[in-house]
Amino acid sequence: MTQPQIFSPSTPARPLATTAALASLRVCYASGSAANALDALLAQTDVLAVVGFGDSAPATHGDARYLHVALQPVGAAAFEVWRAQGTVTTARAGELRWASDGDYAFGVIELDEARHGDIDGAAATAYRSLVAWLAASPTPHVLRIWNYLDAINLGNGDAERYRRFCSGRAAGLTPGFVDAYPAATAIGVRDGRRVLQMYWLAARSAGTALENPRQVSAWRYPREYGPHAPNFARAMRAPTPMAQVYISGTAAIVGHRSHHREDVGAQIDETLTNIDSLLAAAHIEPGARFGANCLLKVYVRRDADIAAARAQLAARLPADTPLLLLRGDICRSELLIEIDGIQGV
Ligand code: 3EB
Repeated sequence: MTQPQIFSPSTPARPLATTAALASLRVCYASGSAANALDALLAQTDVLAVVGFGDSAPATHGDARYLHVALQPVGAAAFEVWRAQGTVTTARAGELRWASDGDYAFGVIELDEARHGDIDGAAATAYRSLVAWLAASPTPHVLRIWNYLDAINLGNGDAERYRRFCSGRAAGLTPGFVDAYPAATAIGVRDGRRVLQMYWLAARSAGTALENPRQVSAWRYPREYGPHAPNFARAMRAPTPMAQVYISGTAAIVGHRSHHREDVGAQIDETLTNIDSLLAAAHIEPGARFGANCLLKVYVRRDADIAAARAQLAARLPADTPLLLLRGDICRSELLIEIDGIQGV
């Protein structure tokens, strides 16, 4: 019963799940473009994951803990670094790879859409693989997922690639998840590669999914947004003694409608009000919200909006809030910005 689990798609589910509290994952942004900056990070044995953004970050590395994402940062090259407590080991199985210290796992799957039919097929395969991996893993609880895909807004109506991604995700998650979803982000890259990238944070203990009183739960969006509603929670509180909250991609959506078309400043304002409301729902005191312990990623659709976005962020946030601005496309074409992050690092 207590043998370590080794992943294979045919391993029956027997996770060593627990309700024990875990130490908080430590997460930070680091700059530095050269390969030797990455090597220096990966030489640190407590590093669970490094995500490198944009053209000046290395495109690949032999270490399974590294993932390159094609979103271009505004300004200096950027890495996001996750640090764990125990000894980190890595493994690969097919198109899936992961690193874990026993409490947390960083997992990645990258799928060539053409080999899986299309974006729907790739998403279904990715999520089916994730469900199978979780079932066989000592870290069976997925807290947080990031999804990056090319040309997210291409296609009209229900043929839009984001909506088709949602359909594939819904197919792949069934029946593993029913109205109990992880926090998530889904953002468009513009690299023309048509490779679905998905990475996740899983844990030995379950977190607590949170919804936002200002927003309709995404999985209950009405039909007008697509045939399959997006399967994610607005946030996930980690199973840690200190409040640590993984904030899903959040935009200027109130109820289920997009607000403030063509006004990036007002969209940022509404988005930060949404995040504030979410942190209130997580019982984070007003004085503890945002600031130095809250890492935010701000995805900006149009370069012309960057200056206005920066100004509005500066007006609304404590000056010491770590921000990473990335150029990317948001899943509804009228949305100009989206923000995700982690409160309590
Ligand atoms: C929204 O609130 C904006 O499909 O996984 C945000 C976070 C959004 C995650 C996803 C989509 C996703 O609906 C879009």
